[in-house]
Amino acid sequence: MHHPIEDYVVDDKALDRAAAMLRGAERVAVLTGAGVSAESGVPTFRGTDGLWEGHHVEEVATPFAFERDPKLVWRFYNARRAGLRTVHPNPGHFALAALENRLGTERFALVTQNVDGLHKAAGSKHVLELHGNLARVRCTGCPKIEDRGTEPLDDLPHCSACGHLLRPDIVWFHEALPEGTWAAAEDAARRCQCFVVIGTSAIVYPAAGLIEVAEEYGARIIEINLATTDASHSMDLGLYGPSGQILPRLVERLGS
Ligand code: BV8
Repeated sequence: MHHPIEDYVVDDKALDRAAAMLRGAERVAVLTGAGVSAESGVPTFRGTDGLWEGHHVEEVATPFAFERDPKLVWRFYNARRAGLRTVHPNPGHFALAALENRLGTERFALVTQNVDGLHKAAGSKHVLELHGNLARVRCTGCPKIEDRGTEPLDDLPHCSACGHLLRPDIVWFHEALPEGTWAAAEDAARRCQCFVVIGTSAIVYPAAGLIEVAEEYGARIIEINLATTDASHSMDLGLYGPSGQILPRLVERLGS
């Protein structure tokens, strides 16, 4: 388990080094994971014991689980959708929106593994959602995709157009990521000179593979996390503390 958040101190020298890497980059790409939403109250996947009603997420978030017990899978997603009603972006999300504003979407790409929609809620305009979004549902029988926000859905919701069962518009384990989004994310990792990895355990692929792509193409890599991760060996610099506190200080250091 992590230390209490107040235990973390990120010194100004490290922040100055990170700010210099960002300033020296023509293009910046950011990869976020569940940790960037932790201070908004959204539970991370592996921070607890990664269990939900005694099930590992990797067991519930799969097409096989949906096939076998769609009610259980919908209960999992409806609970998370309901949870979104009371969460809001934190200063880390707003800092990333400010960074996009400052650099412009030509020079800045935000890639997220998160499905909570908080980057867009904080004002980020161009967000590459690798794993889908909790607000969207899609039909298993026709091409209909709808944004249903956080409204309560039936235990087994059906399509208003064709009557087939709806599913969350989420990429489950063992499912391919949306092609166009993945291609854009890979392109961003290749073309950036500074790659910032925030709040991810870097366990889930292919998302975590973007770090290796950025490294291979010569980007400087910064990790912002509460603790070191499987990808820490790839990092040029690690800022260890809560991203909701570090990101505003980092963006502020870029000056006006
Ligand atoms: C694919 C949607 C192939 C679900 C998610 C065996 C068989 C098949 C595939 C595999 C296999 N073994 C491995 C794989 C690949 C598999 C995989 O990677 N598994 C893992 C478990 C090893 N990947 C897949 O299955 C992918 N698809 O391979 O398909 C294919 C190809 C072509 C054609 C057909 C098939 C699909 C992966 C996508 C799965 N879906 N999300 C849902 O959300 O309900 S992944 C899920 O994990 C979330 O998106 C989450 O974001 C993501 C990654 O987790 P993290 O974001 O990193 O969160 P975590 O809790 O782990 O870490 C949080 C971090 O934050 C920690 O480091 C913590 O220290 C830090 N933190 C906490 N608080 C703070 C903080 N940091 C800063 N500040 C704080 N305050």
